[in-house]
Amino acid sequence: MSDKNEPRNEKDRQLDQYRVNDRDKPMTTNQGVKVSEDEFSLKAGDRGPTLMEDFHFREKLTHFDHERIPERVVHARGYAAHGEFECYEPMKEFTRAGFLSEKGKKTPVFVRFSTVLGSRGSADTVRDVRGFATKFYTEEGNYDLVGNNMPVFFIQDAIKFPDIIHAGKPEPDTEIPQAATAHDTFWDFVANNQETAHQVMWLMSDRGIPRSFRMMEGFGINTFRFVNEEEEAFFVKFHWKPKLGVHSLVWEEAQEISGKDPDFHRRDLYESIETENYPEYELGVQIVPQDDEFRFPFDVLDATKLWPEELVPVKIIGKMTLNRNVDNVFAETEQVAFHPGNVVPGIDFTNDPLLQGRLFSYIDTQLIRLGGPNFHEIPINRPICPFFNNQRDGYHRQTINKGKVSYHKNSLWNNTPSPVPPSKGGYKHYEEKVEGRKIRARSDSFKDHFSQAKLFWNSLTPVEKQHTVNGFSFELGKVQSKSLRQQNVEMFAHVDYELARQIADNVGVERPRHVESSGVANSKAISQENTVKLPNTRRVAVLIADGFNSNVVLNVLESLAKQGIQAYIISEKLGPVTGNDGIQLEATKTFQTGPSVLFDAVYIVAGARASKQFAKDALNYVSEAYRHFKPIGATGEGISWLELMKIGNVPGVIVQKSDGREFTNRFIAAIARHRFWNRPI
Ligand code: HDD
Repeated sequence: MSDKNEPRNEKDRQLDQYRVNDRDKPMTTNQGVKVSEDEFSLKAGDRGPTLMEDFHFREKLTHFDHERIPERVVHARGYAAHGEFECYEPMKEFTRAGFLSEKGKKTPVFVRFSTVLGSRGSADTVRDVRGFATKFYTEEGNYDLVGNNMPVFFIQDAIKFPDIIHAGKPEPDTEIPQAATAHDTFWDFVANNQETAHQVMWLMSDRGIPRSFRMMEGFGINTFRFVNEEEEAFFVKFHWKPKLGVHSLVWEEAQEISGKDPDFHRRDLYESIETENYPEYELGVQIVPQDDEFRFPFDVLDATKLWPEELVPVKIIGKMTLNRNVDNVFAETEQVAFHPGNVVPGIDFTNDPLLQGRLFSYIDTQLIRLGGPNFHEIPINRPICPFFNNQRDGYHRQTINKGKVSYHKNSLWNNTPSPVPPSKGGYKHYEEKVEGRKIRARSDSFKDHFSQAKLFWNSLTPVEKQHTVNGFSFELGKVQSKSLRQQNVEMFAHVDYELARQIADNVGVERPRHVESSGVANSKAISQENTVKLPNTRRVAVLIADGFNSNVVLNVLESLAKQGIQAYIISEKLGPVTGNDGIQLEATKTFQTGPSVLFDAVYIVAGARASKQFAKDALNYVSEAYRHFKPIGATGEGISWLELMKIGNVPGVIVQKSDGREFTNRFIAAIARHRFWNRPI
């Protein structure tokens, strides 16, 4: 095990100056005065009133009263980790960004994952877009890649952002529902702002309910610019590709987890890092030369469009590893301030109207959220390179700027701090030629809202399509207004008639009119069926009772562990479970505390002395995992139980026949497959 106290990189060393461990220390006030009593306020007599002069009491209460800050207006619920980015190859041909300039160059990063709509205390596994925000602490300043787990956005112009968020958040007259788009105002917005079609398709699909932050992609969404030393520019889109592939929960499972472990995703991230199963993502870029700006059937500045990987391949240029949990969630995760406008030389903006508006909103929101203009001084937000300028004062200023001069130009300080020419690293905005009349309008090239929504639909497998129909049917099924349900069915008929027809039948409205739609191509990168499938870090519930065959079980557990699979012993009660030869395994979870929805697979062992209650609970447990299409393995007594349930011979149910090794190999392969959709349910 590596020493967790050893600073790993420049950012960690910097944060170390601010870390405090209160353990074993004397208690003091914030003024440093030692406190002699912390249980009783100072009173006039032991039954008398508390006295104003009790400075310890007043300080303690005042601080407590002010502990909360406003949660983020969107992406309030999030979880973060530290890590490192490593560049695979120099990208100098495209960008002068230093952190992408050398093979093997490492840059500290901080990543915050989030849901969009829910409050800070909402559940992790709701159907929603996930935020994927990365702060690179480069030697040339902080670079923030503030993305989501879907490659497109709901709207094309930032002026509509408050509208989409108001429509999606709980309705203002009732504050219902929490962390859900299954309500009238959201679908009213969708039907009346049809640029939403493409992202709504992603949201209703399995992408809206990821299995883990470690198993979802990240996308910068907006089109940025790379600029090289020669001032040549390229359009660029950023991608994060998880090494473990892209995997999702099933909807019923996600809903159950929301109750049984609302912290499922943050716990998964935290535990993976603590057990050194470090999440890894490769950084990919799609690069389009400036001259090709008008080569595509969509506008490269339109955030509701992806660039199909078949048209513009993703070039993998580096890898990010998350390897350290935060020490304090408030100080780091809550106070981190991302901003898509935080760029470094070599990365620039485009005229994407969504991006342009974002450049205003993020700093603005931090001013209210973090209480003033000095949030860049909060440890988690500080760059690792020094920073000097003439900005001064404001709430919570910590830097003690010495001397008289705080203006430019000056002669007293020889005109310093001085601007740096671009040749020496000063940021220079790309000299794009711009002309036009001031006009509130949108280019005609932004007006096709359905071709790519259809591309998405056509790229799904039949099972993924069914999940998407189910997603729509659940969400629209909760919409009270019949007119809204009908409007949405009509709208999505432009994506696919069959999709809209099925939704219509499920939500009690007229089938839509037939709409002829074009653009039936598909993209392999969209379907999760084509993703990486690995058994590593998957969680297996091992259902075990007294009298189990320890020889077999220990062998299976050892083989699973060798593959990085995490097995948890589950029984009726916590504590030791005794095998047929007296060997004991410790049950760390029960059927109640470790329900099947929290695991990727179930291994049913049972045991010769299993109680009736064990049998009842285990059968329920397995049938739930079966219904969620999960791999199920059985050895010993477990096999007869599967036969009892009449599921001994269906896809993804692996039964030990004679050879133990053959069983574990098949079971591990099944675990890697994630789910078995072709199962009779
Ligand atoms: Fe945003 C937060 C991602 C459009 C305004 N956004 C926020 C976060 C993520 C994104 C991941 C959370 C960052 C964190 O963890 O602290 N936002 C996106 C993406 C968008 C997008 C991928 C489209 C491409 N956002 C967008 C628009 C606006 C905003 C169009 C406003 C015009 N976003 C904000 C914000 C937030 C925010 C209000 C709330 C908290 C914060 O900034 O720090 O400024």
